[in-house]
Amino acid sequence: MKTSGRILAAALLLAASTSMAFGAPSGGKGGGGGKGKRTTSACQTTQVAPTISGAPSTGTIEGIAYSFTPSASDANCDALTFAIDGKPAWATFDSRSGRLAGTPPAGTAGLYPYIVISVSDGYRAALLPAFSISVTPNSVPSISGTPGTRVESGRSYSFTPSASDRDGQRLSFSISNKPSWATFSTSTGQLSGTPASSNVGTTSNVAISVSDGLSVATLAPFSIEVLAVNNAPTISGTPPTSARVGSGYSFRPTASDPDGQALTFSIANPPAWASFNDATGQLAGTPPVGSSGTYSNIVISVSDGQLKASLPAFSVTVQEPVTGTATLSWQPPTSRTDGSTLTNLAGYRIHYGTSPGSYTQRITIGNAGITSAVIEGLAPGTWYFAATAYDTAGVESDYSNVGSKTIN
Ligand SMILES: [Ca+2]
Ligand SMILES: [Ca+2]
Ligand SMILES: [Ca+2]
Repeated sequence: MKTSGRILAAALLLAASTSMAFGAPSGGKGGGGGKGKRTTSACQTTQVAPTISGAPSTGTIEGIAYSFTPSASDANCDALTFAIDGKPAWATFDSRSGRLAGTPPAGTAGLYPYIVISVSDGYRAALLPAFSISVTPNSVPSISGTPGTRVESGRSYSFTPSASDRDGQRLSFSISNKPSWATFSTSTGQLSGTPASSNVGTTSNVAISVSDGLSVATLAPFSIEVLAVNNAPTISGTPPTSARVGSGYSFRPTASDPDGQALTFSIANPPAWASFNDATGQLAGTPPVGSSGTYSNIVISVSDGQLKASLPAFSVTVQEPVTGTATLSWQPPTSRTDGSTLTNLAGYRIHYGTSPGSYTQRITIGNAGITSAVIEGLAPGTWYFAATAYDTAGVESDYSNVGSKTIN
C-alpha cells in the first residue's frame, strides 16, 4: 500500500513536470482525444491541465466515518476522471467524483500515509499533495449506575444507566435476562415497568450493555426482586356506647385481611368489667354493681403481624339499672257469672307481661281483703296487667280488664 503510493505519486509528478517542461500543446490538438468533451463557447480551446484542490482531513477514529471529496475543474470542459494511490483498505474511492470515504473498523488503527488523489482530463493530470490519515483506536464506551434491586408489586420501577463514549459515537443499549414485566429502551438503556402480583419473585443476572458500534461495555449484572405487597387489614363495626349494671355487654368487630393473613386483635383501655378475646376481637362482660360511669378512649385494633387497623376510639357509659313499679288496685267481685252471690272468695292473682294477653309473670295474693298491690323491679318497657279472683274451691275467674304502664 505504502510502496505503490510512492510509485504512482512519482509517475504523476513526472507527468506534471512534462506538462510544465513542454508547455501546452498546439490548439489544433485541443479536444481531439477528450472523451465526453463539452463543446460550448465558454470552454477554452487552448488545451490546459485540469486543476484540483481541497484539504482532506488527516485523522479519524475507528468506527467514525471518514469522507473527503476534492474540487476539480478543467478550463477546456474536458471530462475528468479521478484516481487515487495509497487508498486505505477500509475506504472506497469514486473515480467520477474523487470522493474517498469509509469507516475504519475495529483493529484498523494506524497511520495511512502517502495518499495521493489525482484528476485527469485525458491529456494531463493534476494531483493533490500527498496526505496521510491517522486512524486512532476506538475508546470503549463507559456505562455506570446503581439499579434498584427490589420493587413492590404494583409499584413502578425504573433504571437508566449513565453511558458515554469518549469518541462521541452514537450509543445503543442491549439487555439480557430482562424481567418479563419490564420494557427496555435500546436508545436510552432505560429499564422500566410495573410488576404485577403475579410477578412476585426474583429475576437474576440482568445485564445491561452499551455499544458504540465497535466495542461493548456491560454493567455488572444485578437481580431485581419483586416483593409481594402487604395490604393492611380492615376493621369495622359500631360498638354499643352504653351498658347497664347487671346487664350483659358485648361487641365484636368485623375484620379481614386482603392478603388472607391471620389476624390478631388488641385493645387499649378496656373496661375492667369486660374481657377481651384477642382471637376474635370480642369485648364482653357484665358491669357489676358499683361500676356505673363512663369508660373512655377504648380502641380495638387488628393486626396481620405487620400492619394494623383500628376502630375509632369509643366510650361505654355504664348506667345504673332502671326498674319501675306499678301500683295496681281492684274491686273484689261479689257474684258469680250465673248471677249467684259469691260467698267464698279466697284471693287474687295478678298476671303481667310485656305483651297484652300473654302474661309471663304471676303473683298470688291469698287474702280476699286486699285490693291493691305494688309490683317492683319492672325493667324498662311497657307492661300489661290483668287480675283474676279465685274462691276457696280453686275456681278462678276470667281476666279483668287490662291495665298497662310504661317504665322508662
Ligand atoms: Ca484540459
Ligand atoms: Ca468509542
Ligand atoms: Ca395483610
